[in-house]
Amino acid sequence: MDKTVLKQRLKKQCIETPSWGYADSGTRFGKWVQNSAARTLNEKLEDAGQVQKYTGICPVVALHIPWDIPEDGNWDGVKEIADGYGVRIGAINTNVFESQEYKWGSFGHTDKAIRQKAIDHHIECIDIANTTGSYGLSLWYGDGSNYPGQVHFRRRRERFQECLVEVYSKLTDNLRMLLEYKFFEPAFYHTDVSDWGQSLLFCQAMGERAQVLVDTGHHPTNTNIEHIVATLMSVGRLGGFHFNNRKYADDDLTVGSINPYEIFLIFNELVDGELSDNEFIRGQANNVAYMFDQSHCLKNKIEATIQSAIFCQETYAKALLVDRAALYEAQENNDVLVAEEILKDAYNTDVRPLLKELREEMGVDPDPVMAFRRSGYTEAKAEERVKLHGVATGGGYQ
Ligand code: PSV
Ligand code: MN
Repeated sequence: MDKTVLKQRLKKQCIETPSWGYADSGTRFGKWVQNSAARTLNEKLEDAGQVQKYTGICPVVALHIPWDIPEDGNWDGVKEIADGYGVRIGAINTNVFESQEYKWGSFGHTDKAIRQKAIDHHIECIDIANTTGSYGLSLWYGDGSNYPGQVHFRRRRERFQECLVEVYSKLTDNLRMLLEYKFFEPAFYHTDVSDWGQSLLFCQAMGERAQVLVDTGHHPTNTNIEHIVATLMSVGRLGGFHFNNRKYADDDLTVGSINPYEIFLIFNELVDGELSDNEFIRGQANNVAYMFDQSHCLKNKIEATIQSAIFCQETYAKALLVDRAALYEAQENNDVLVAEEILKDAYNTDVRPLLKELREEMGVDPDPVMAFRRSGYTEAKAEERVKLHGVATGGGYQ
């Protein structure tokens, strides 16, 4: 690919960062605290502004409701506050998995009143999306069961679909809905939206603006995620991505830390879609909502987020470097070895000099993580936030 075109594409790359990635988090065994961690929505947006400042490719922040409800409960000024930090609001993530009434589920619950409560929460999130200038809702459900016989699968599915369709009918035309799947946790026998097929069926029942969201950590070990990506793109339903990496389960480790080649193969499919000569495929591939969904419980949160962005930038660059014409030819000729070597050639390219050049053109530091570390932001915020809120406290999973 021509260097100018390559740089143009890299400059347009955009990955949303999660507000919850700036707050203290941990495991179900305990929470690890960092004095500099964001406690309020304002502070999360401020920290997100730092990631954007040092990377230039993360201008959007995903919110999670109710974790991110403003201290005064007023959403009116949030768009402007975000703007002041150089970011804008991205997906509004609903949360019907934490509160006590959802012990037996939300949309899958047997009690109509609980299902209605969950629907109302989604409608509130649609309002928040519209007030904050977001592009839509990101949905994930903890619904499921732990034991065989505990629930009636088909009845539960009917209830689930009915609720989703009801929410979709309230969606304003400017918004879309991204439906995330996960095959386990917190439920361990079945989950109501367990895989891309379940999610796709629900999306099809809702309508065109409902699309599947793929979280890399939500698959059984060794699932071929790049194949899922290509399949969803073919049917026009690839909506969003939650990047992270895992070794065992939904570990939420930094993207690329465990299996960078897997992420490259995923990017390869995404880029194949972006460059496709099929307008339908190209249109949606260029409109996928990319996000991180990681738990930075040991690393400094802003550093970890910048590190993730840089990894995705490098991987995207490598995927753009794949010699596609040669790859298609090798595929057509069933030349397995050459096809694989073409991918490896791109993967093994050292794109770091190119990205340094790119960053200079974009007006960001060529060494983003270390530049941020040197800035003293972490130390300054630790002092300021401890004074304001006191030392953060550990304890259970947030
Ligand atoms: C569930 O594991 C998940 O991936 C969903 O996206 C939630 O919204 C998020 O994690 C909560 O951290
Ligand atoms: Mn996720």
